[in-house]
Amino acid sequence: MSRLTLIVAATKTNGIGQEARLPWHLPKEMSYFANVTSKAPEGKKNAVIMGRNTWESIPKKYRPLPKRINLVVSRKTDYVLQETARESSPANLHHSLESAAAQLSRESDKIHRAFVIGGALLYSQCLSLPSNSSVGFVDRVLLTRIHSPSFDQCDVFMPDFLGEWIGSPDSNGWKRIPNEAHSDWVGFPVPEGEQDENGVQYEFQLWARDA
Ligand code: FOL
Repeated sequence: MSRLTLIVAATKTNGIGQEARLPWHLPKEMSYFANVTSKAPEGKKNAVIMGRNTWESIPKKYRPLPKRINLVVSRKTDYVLQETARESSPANLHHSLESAAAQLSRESDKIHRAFVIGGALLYSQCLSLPSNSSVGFVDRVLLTRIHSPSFDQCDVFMPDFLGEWIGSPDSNGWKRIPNEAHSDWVGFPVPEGEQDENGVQYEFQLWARDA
């Protein structure tokens, strides 16, 4: 069973995408994503697991995401991953989350961490895995909360994992990790508090839950 970390940038209403792309252009936020998902000890790599739509949304020049083991999940049995120019190792196509998880297990000695990078369907499938699932368990969410109200046009949403709307006092078992421990986990100092990039306000957060 793999421990999975979900990484996402989402508005207060959990909007994550618009017309098959990210609704915002935030280079520093994107570089946080690239740094967190790439950083691994010598001799190991992180895995990034994504759905087909997310794969297709990544600019061709950046895919497969370099220095990471890319796993793409698609139910389409006839889907083929488009060849890319870069010399890095090709992405791995799986037809189920179970199959992707099996690759993680097989290669666990060379994989440092596994990140679920979207989109909405994969996020919700992974978040609903029970802690005793043989597929995996999401025990961390790296959430970049976009505070700016100006992204009301989102047409794709992640599940409300914190359950704030129900008003559950324990945030569904999720606990906010303080900035210092957040920085320790990612391995570099994470800017604390409200960030401002091109007039967009956001905050880097880490949430964790026990298995
Ligand atoms: N999580 C966070 N925090 N921010 C995101 O933008 C984000 N995006 C996705 C998943 N989790 C996220 C999915 N979408 C690239 C593009 C889209 C994408 C994920 C990654 C991408 O091109 N990444 C390059 C960085 C390129 C650059 O520096 O501009 C990479 O190497 O990671």
